[in-house]
Amino acid sequence: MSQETDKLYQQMLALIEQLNDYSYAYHVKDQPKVPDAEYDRCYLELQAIEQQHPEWLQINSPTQRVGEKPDNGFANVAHTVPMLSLDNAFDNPALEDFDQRIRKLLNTDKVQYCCEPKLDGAAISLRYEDGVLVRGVTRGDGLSGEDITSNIKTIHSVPLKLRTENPPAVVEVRGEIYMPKEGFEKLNKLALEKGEKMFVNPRNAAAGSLRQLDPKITAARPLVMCAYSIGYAEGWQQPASHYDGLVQLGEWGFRINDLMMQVEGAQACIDYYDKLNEQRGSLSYDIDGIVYKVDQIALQNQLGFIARAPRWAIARKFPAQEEMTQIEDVDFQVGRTGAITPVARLKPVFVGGVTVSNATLHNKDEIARLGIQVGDWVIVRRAGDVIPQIVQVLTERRPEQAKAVSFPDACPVCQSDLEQVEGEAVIRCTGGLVCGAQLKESLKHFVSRKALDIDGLGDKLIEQLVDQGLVKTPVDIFTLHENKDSLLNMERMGQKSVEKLLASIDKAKHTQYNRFVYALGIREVGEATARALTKHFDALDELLTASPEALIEVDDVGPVVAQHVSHFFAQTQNIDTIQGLLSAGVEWPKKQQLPESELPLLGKTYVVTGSLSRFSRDQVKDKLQQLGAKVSGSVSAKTDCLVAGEKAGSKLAKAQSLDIPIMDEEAVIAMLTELGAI
Ligand code: I6G
Repeated sequence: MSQETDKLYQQMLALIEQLNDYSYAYHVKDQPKVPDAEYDRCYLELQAIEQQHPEWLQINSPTQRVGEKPDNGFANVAHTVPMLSLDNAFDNPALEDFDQRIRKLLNTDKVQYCCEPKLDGAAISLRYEDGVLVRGVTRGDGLSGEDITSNIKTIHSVPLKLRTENPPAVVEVRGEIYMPKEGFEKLNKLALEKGEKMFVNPRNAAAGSLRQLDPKITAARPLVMCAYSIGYAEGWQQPASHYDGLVQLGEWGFRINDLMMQVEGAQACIDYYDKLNEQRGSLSYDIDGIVYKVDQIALQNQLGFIARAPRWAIARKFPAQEEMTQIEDVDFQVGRTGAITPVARLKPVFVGGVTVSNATLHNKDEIARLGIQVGDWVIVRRAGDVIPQIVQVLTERRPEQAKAVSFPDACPVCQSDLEQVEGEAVIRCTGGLVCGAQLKESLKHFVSRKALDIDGLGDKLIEQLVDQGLVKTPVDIFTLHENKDSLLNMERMGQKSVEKLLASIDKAKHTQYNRFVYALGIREVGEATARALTKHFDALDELLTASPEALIEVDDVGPVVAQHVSHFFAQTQNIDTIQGLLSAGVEWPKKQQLPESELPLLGKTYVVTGSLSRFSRDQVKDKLQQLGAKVSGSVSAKTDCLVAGEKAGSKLAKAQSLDIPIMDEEAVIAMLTELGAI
């Protein structure tokens, strides 16, 4: 090899090492080292050298992740050591029994366990010989599975070569391939747009992606591999504990779960379960339970196996997030903005920890996509706090008397015509506030906590007030004291509750500008947009007369929102309502007069999350905004600070992962006091 050729060869090796290092930082450590563009540049450079010298191709080159289709589908391969199943514990007593059994067999008082979240994906076994990945096999029936090596190689968190100079002669690593929730949502959104079949859940999406005959398809799917044990090894001394084995896997370049933990005794196992059950909804991936393993390998060996499960491990399942039930009926609800939403009435079913009897069907297209009929058996999914969804119709179980669902031709409440804006899935009632349903929903929004916050004016009372014709617009709320007798005749309204209600209506007159604008219920104007609008337009008159062009100047307001706002204020009945409210005494303090350039938090973006005790989240947001800060609803790289109260969930986790400064309640109160906002 000439000196020059050798230099090129060394350059290629360096590029491979560099790219694998970038990839490890990105896909395993979640700490990208360079922007994507730099990775792409190195990748292209490597590809060019490899094209020039195909004879130099290295097995661990990142260009070798996507190969050719296997010639004859997936071959069946026997596992060196069977991939066992796990026994399940469905409640705390079953977990305590497990611990008691173990203690008795080992004749000891306390046992150390390794606890890990059980990822909801597809189990696989990876065989490395002299540190090089030679085969990836699905779990199959536990004794043999399918050889899906070409697909496994496309997953960037699977090391093609172990990150060690001294690999075992042979090692088989077991783990789970899963699809993070965000990737799953994106994949399904794309499928919906293209009119392709959607996946029911991230587990099915992961398993389906692995079984693609074309590795290019697998490569395009957002799959991740997390290692959970060493199934078999030759020429290597296994660490003394399962936990240390996982740490070793981490050092070899595998992703391991950062929530794994060593604990002692059954109670600590239960505490771990409770903590993870609470965190479950805010994790970026689905988990379906916790796996507990006796941590010491010597003790595992002593305990051995029963049938096809290890005696030293157990899985404690979380409440199922998917269940089967039957559709009893489909109703059509009319929302605040007239959107007609089909809602499936279900035979009540316990899923995701609660009893579910309704599920939204979103819109007409969704009914068609699912092909749903009344009487159908369906799979309902309730994950975290997300509203229950119907993810699949079990057509093979369709009863003979099942009935097609027909979307109404007119508004089911006021019989007004329906309209569908081109390109939108939503169908709306054109009745506006003439429609009783829209009026009721608008009023519920108007009095809600983040709007005028009228205590004691609940949904049921609003429905009665509208049905009896006592309230036709929000202005009528402020003349209710003239109808005290009618109020006293309402269900569950005594002298005391009427007095209380009238007092809170009076109190609500003294509000804030941003709350007032939010309360109007303009389409697409949520809390944050109302804040942005009122920050931009000092006086209500300016906002009422702003052109769409002027509205687009406001932070976070795009052409669609600008159009909605300007359309709303162009309607005379809306202006009449606003004037009526002002005449009824609704008011707010004038904006503080500090020149904008002197506002101490100008240019800073805050996010407020979790529960606070001394002030409400809204009050803290208002005060931050008074000081010039922008308050956003979600954490991103642009966030300057997260205010996190108790039980802060995914926003806190995201802020931590992005290294964003975090303030607790005490710290934010101290800052607001110092800056004169309290
Ligand atoms: O299916 C599994 C998921 C996770 C497992 C497992 C696991 O550990 C975290 N561990 C074993 C030993 C087995 N299945 C058999």
